This record gives sequence, structure tokens and C-alpha cells, in this order.
Amino acid sequence: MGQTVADHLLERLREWDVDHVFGYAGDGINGLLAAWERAEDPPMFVQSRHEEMSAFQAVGYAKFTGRTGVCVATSGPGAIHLLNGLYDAKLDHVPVVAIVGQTNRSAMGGAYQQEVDLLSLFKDVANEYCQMVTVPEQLPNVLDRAIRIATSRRTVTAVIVPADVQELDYSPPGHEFKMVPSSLDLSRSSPIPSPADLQRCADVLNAGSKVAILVGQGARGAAGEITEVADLLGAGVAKALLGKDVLSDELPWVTGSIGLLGTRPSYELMTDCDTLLVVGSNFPYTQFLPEFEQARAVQIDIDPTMLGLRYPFEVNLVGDAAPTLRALLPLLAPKPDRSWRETVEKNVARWWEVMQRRADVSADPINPELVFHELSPRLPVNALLAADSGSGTNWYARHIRMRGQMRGTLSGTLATMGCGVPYAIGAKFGRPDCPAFAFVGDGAMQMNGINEIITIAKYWREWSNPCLVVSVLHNNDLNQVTWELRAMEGSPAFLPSQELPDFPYADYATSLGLLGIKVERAEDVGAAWDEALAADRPCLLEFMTDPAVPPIPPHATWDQMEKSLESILRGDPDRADVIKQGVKSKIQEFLPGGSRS
Ligand SMILES: Cc1ncc(C[n+]2csc(CCOP(=O)(O)OP(=O)(O)O)c2C)c(N)n1
Repeated sequence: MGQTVADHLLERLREWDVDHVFGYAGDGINGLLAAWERAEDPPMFVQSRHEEMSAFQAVGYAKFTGRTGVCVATSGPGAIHLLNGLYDAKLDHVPVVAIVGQTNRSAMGGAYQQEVDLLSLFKDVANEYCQMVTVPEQLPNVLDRAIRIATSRRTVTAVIVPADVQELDYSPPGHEFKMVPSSLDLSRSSPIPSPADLQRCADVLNAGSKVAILVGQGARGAAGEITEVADLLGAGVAKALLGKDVLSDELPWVTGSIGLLGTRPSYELMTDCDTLLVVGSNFPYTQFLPEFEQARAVQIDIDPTMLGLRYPFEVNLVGDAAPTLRALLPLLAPKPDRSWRETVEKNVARWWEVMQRRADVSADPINPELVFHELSPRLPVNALLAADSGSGTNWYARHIRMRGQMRGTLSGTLATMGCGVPYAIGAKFGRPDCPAFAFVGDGAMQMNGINEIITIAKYWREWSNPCLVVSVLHNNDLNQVTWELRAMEGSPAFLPSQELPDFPYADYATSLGLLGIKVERAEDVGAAWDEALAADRPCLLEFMTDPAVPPIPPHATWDQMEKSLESILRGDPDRADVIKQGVKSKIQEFLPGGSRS
């Protein structure tokens, strides 16, 4: 038998070195599934419980490997389910290719079952490239462009292949009129700005005396260069959350995360600096950057379409972070006055002391800050960390000290719930030798994490290192939003929307053959992490955490950072009021949206 279009599609993916495809079956891709059955080689088909999870797994795979993720789904409902994961990739600038089926060409336009206008459905999420393959000769061109565009522009592309086309005999494009031959291969380019533009940037940086640097995920791989620049300029460096793994938190002048979930030293770095250098970050919250008149600012980004946003920058350099900073270094004048750097370092040291004390405050039953604080020093240097969207994101941002080759990610821009567990699964397929961790709230677990634990149970034996720890903050509350309601609306928690039903997370994991540990006392937190790390299989750690621990924003004063927590947790009868009514001005002023201090 000759090759079908579907056979060739898999072969082409193989030629592009695609080793995993995250997907879910359906008759819209039956031809493809049959081809998979015939093929003895990669790419491996990884089955999830829901197409959105397949898309998140492809995103997690891409985020942790730096490669292009590929997901596949059937027509109609399967394609629709992919969307949220694809938007997550698009908004965080991660390359993902979606391959979806469609009804047979003979049925198209006939209001047929499962027929959805996929070109329109994907028009926005895959706006850079979304095409339907209607004849075999079109396949290589469409697939190659989808991969090349997704990879080079760090975005989402979509390939739609009608079911009957998948089963046609493959014939390649010829050397003919209206044929589009195609080829493999893609080199990486690494732009560097012109010497004149570099000099303009250096002039601004040299003129300042209190330099702040903000790095994002675009600065990954440039840790050495950032360190040299920061040392020369006596600068402190804050990190956007997607760039949390760009620099080690063991460096005394790294102020940690920025923004509402960020640290007080990052906040002070921005409020007190006179010069700002942003490298590879699209951090959206302008209010956490310096006042407009306060600082002269310059920016470096590889993507010219993302430059110049968020702040009135004087110089916007198009460049790859590492080579651009290397070219900039000889133009920078060392700053002999180190007093600014010393202040930054003092703040950072104080921050870690405050974090220790906040984690030590007792709560009912467990202070969630302690969960992250206990884990941080235990993390292996090659750990892969996936944080879901919820109150835990605060504690991930603040308590986890990145070091070594650790990688960490989250849904930075879409901030979607439900990404944590599938990201970690994608990580394990991309880098099976590394221990992986997912930090997830009980709401996100109930949304989809519970189902993806089944996927972990299905596949973990295939990973060379079985360590995958899913930690669940079991607080029976959609806690992050509960605090937002209190802060922004001055509203008591609306229980019908905020309260969550109970679920036995650890027992459930145990029932699937994984290790499940329920932790109900603060003194057991450290030992539970140790047990999970030493386990011979993936582990679900269920921490019974106190929903009354508030995510204090970074503009709270140092004193407020500590005292607010103690007063809320200890100050009965206030505690009941704060939690049940949530409108006490005492806490209001510390919360996102509350008055600035
Ligand atoms: C798909 C999606 N739906 C809703 C939200 C809004 N949201 C953000 S955090 C959050 C609460 C998360 O609750 P949970 O997972 O239990 O974590 P917790 O905050 O309680 O730690 C909600 C509802 C979102 N970000 N994404």
C-alpha cells in the first residue's frame, strides 16, 4: 500500500523532529489515528482526558523544552476544546501547532454533524497561519509553513485536514504551475541592534545613578550577560513571573517577582530608581513600573511588534537578549558609587527574613506560605515547576527561590486556571529525567486537574525519572477571587460562587496507584515534601490550608507585611469578621485595589 496523506503527515512531523503529539481521538481524525497505528516510529501520541488538556500539555512541553508543541484533535467539539490552551500559548508567545480534522469535503457547507467553520474558529488564535489542506499536494507546504511560522514567530498555527483527505493517496507537489514545493529546516536568527542604537541605549544607562532592570522570559539564556550589566551599573534586577527562572534568586541583588504577586524589594526598586532597563519582558502592569517622569527607560526585545509598550521608553532596541547585552557591555561605564546596589541588597535580605517569618505564622490548619517555603530549599536544581492560577501563584512567586537549572512557568498572560497539572505532564514528556512539580488550587483540581491525574497514572512508568508531584491547596474556596472580591468590591465572599465542595484528593490519587499524602498539620509539611521527593512514583500532596491567609500586595509596608497576617490570623473576633464579611478596613488597605501605602 502506498502512503496516505495521514501517513505522510506523520512522516513529515518526524522529519521535523516532533517526538510527541498531545491529542484526543475522534472520527474527524480517524485517518490520522489509523496512520499512527501503522507507524512504528515517533511521534508518540499522548492521550489526555480532554482536548484543552492536550493543548496545555503541548504548551507545557514547549515552555519547558524551548521546542514547538504539537496537539491534535478531531473536528467540531474536539477543535473547540483546544481553544483555551491555544490562547494560552498565543498570549505567552509559545510555539504550538494544532492539527485538527474536519468533515469530509463532500459534506462541507451542508450543516453536517460536527461541522464547525474551523477557519473562522481559529481565525483569531491562529491568525498568523491557519489553513485547510484540500488536496494531497498541499500538505507539505501547509504543514511546513505551520511549523516554521509557529516556531519563528513563537505563536499558534493551525492545520485543518478533512477526514477524507487524510485517507487519500499522498502525492507530492510537482515542478509545475500552481504547485508549491516545500522543504524542511529552519535556522535560528539572533538579531543585534546597530552600533548607533546600542550607543543611544548605553548613554541613557550611563547617565543614571539608580538603575533598575526588569527581565522577562525573553531574557532566558542571558543570565551571564544580565549579571555583568547589573554588576557594572550597580543595578538591582526584578523578574516578571514568566521570567522567574531567568536569574537565580540566590544572587543578593535579584529582587524577585514584580507586580501584584511580587516582592516588596521589586516594588521599591521601581519606585526609587532613576533609570529602567527592560529586557525581554512584556510585563503588563504599568502601575508597578516607575512613575512616568521619574525614570529614563530603555528596552530590549526580540519582537519589534512588542516594543515600546507599557512605558514611555526612550530607546527601543530590537535584539536577542544575550548577544545584544554582550554588544552593549563595552559601551557601559562602571558606576563607582555602590550605595544604590547596597540598598537593593539590604531590601532583598530583609525580604527573605520576612518570608521566613510569614511562613512561620501558625494558621488553621496550615499556612499555605509554609507549604512553599518548606519546599523551596528542598527543590532539586533541575526541577521543573508549573504554577496554576490561584492564591498559590502568590506563594510560588514569593517563596520559591530559583537556583541552578530550575525552570518555572505559569499561564502568564491568559492567567487561566487548569494549566498546572497538564503543564507538568507536558514537562515530563519533554524532559522525563527532571522532577516536575505542579502547584494547584482545589478549584483548578476540580476544573480539570483531577482528570489529568488519570493521565499521570496512565503514563508515569514511561518516564525515566518518575518524580512528578502535584500539590493541592485544599481550602474549599476559590481563594484568589475571594480576596479580589473583598479588596476590589469590598464585598463579603459570595458563598454560592466561592465555596467549593469537598473532594478526597490524596485518597483519589492512591486509588489510581499513585502516592497520595494528606497533610493536616504544619509540623508535617516538610516531611511530606521529603516523602514525595523520595517516592518511586508520582505523588499528590493534599495540603489542608487556611483560606484566611491574605495575599498581601507588595506595596504594603514592611510592617504591614508581617503584622497584617498575624493580626488577621490571631485577632479574633476579627478573624471571623474578615473571613466571613471581608470588609474590614484594616485589611482592605493592604489588598489589591486598596489604598497605597
Ligand atoms: C478558566 C478560568 N476561570 C476562572 C478564573 C478566575 N480565577 C482566577 S483564580 C481563581 C480561583 C482559583 O481557585 P483555586 O484553584 O481553588 O485556588 P485558590 O485561589 O483557592 O488557591 C479563579 C476562579 C480563571 N483565571 N481562569
